[in-house]
Amino acid sequence: MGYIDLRSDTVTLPTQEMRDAMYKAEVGDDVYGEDPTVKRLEEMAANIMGKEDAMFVTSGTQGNQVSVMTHTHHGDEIILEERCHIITYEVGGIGYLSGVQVKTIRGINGIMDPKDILNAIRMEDIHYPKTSLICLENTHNRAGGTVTPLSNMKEVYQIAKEHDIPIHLDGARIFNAATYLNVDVKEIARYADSVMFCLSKGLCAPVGSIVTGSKEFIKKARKYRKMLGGGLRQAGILAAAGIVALEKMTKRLSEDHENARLLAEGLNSIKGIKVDMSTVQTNIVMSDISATGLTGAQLSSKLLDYGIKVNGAGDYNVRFVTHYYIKKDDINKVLHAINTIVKEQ
Ligand code: TLP
Repeated sequence: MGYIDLRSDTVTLPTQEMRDAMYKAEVGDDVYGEDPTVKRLEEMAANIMGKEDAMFVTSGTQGNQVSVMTHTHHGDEIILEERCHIITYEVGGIGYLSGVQVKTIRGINGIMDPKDILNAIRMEDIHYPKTSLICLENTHNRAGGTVTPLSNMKEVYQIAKEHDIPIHLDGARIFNAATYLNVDVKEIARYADSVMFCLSKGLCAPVGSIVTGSKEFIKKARKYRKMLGGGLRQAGILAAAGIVALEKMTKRLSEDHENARLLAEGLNSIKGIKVDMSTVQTNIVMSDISATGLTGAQLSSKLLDYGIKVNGAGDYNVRFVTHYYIKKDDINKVLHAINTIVKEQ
């Protein structure tokens, strides 16, 4: 059965063009630096982000973890937004792998106030750890795919530079942010020293993410990637799909954003469901269904009978994510199904 799958944009399958490119990919041993397709993807990714160098990694999580390891030393402190992916969904990796402690800041819609960041930076004192990194997330997943404006990123970047602290951007969905802001992705990437972005979410590649940064940063990061088992051999098979993702899939994301908006507006017209429209900016819709009398788990299990998959995001919240394989017609079907379920309640 073909489900309407709104659990995540990670569920997207590779397109036929990706499968063809994978089949034909020229490959070599990438640990020896001999895979021409990986090299091509890395060069392309560095250019697109306006950085000196880039590295293919197995996942967004590996990309974030390797980046934090590269920027920090054990015992340092790093500043992050309270609900960011690195803290919420990466298995405590930064504590385990990088041995850093965290200073979290509560953002509004995932956006930290630069003044709070400034206050969180440790001054030199025998008692204090060193603040060695600031992490940003744009778009912000848990806040509902919200976009951090360039003015905020610029201000944070200036504060960071004044204190000689690097910035890592979790840009898993940076192309969604660029689409919303209507800017070239470089305009976002310029306010970060390292940027991780995913090929395997809205861009439909089956596997892989990219870390970009200076030559020196990527050289060091390659060793940590190897340490974590991310030194792949004939990875060109995967990189070939990544190249198609960058060439073909980054410019169509406004369709997903429009569908998310349609869905959010429709949900708001169902009694008992609330979506804060100010957060519906890209391809994620966070809904509060508490007034329907259903929990997120109950709604998602009932939706399965209609061939629809969604993810609970807390007891009474449900997350919907639009992507390449969700069409306008699917949105109508989803709204109809939810309406029926809620009425029967
Ligand atoms: N997010 C996934 C889950 O892990 C929650 C999803 O379905 O949204 N940064 C951000 C902002 C992300 O949203 C994700 C994945 C990652 C990093 C990690 O990427 P992967 O899944 O490739 O490790």
